[in-house]
Amino acid sequence: MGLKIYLDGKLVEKDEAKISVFDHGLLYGDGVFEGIRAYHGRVFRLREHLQRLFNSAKAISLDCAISVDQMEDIVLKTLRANKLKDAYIRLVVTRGIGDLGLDPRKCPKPTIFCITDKIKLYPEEFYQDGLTIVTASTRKNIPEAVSPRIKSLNYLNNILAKIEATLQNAPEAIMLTKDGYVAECTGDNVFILKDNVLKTPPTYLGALEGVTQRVVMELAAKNGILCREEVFTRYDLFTADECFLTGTAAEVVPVARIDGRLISNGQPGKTTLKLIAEFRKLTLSEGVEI
Ligand code: PXG
Repeated sequence: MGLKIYLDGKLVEKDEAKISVFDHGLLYGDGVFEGIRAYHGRVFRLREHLQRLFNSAKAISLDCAISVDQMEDIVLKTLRANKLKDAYIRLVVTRGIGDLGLDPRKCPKPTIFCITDKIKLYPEEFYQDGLTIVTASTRKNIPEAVSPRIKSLNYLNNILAKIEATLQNAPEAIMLTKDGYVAECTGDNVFILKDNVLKTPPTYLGALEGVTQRVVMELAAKNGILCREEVFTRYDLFTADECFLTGTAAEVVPVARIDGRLISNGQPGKTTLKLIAEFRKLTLSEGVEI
């Protein structure tokens, strides 16, 4: 028996999980999504992810047509159908099927699907040795156009930066705002530690409000680590005492080198290692039971 996918009210086999070429999610990137994780039979921060999904939908005037509780049931039901306890979950809501015009009013019903699969973990050496990353020359879209707080199906801005990273054999790229401030990475948020203060770019600069980013800020507070949302530049990255990235897939991952500059001595710092350990502890002790 193959992987079961939730698609518009039904659980279908992977090969049958197909959507129309007239779906505006495909034609225009008109839709929103979430990437969520389950650990040991529990879905981590599910409510926060669902809230962000519904906020993203609200911001693009997309009515999901179901409640947050019903969306939660879809995620749990799909995980159960696949007997998954540790999983990566991709939940997607598109504008649905319309005609070839942009007008969302031609799309009467959103398309909802949920993919749950085994998680592909990052190699352990990423956590032990830290990542070597680069700054992308592709700037972040300006938040005055499409807010990067919307987790939309249009990821081209990030994909262009990701292409720059992969051309340089880097697993991630730092993305700057049009004014040259550090915003985030292509699929992760960024933190630096300088003089015992943890800093992450403020949301208004134009970055996704990461669920993992918020968890790390909570963990910092609980562990007596001062943490602030503050603007900073590449200079601050290069001269940081520590640097790490956060994301649902990556969790908390140290950065060893950026654009050829070693971060401190290139070894994951004490605070980073503490937060990695605290984060892992948390993922094993909380979450919505499948
Ligand atoms: N910034 C961006 C632009 C993201 O897409 C994050 C930050 C981290 O947010 P969370 O809530 O996960 O802590 C993301 C999320 C992938 C992949 O395959 C990653 C994301 C989205 C889609 C795919 O690595 N990241």
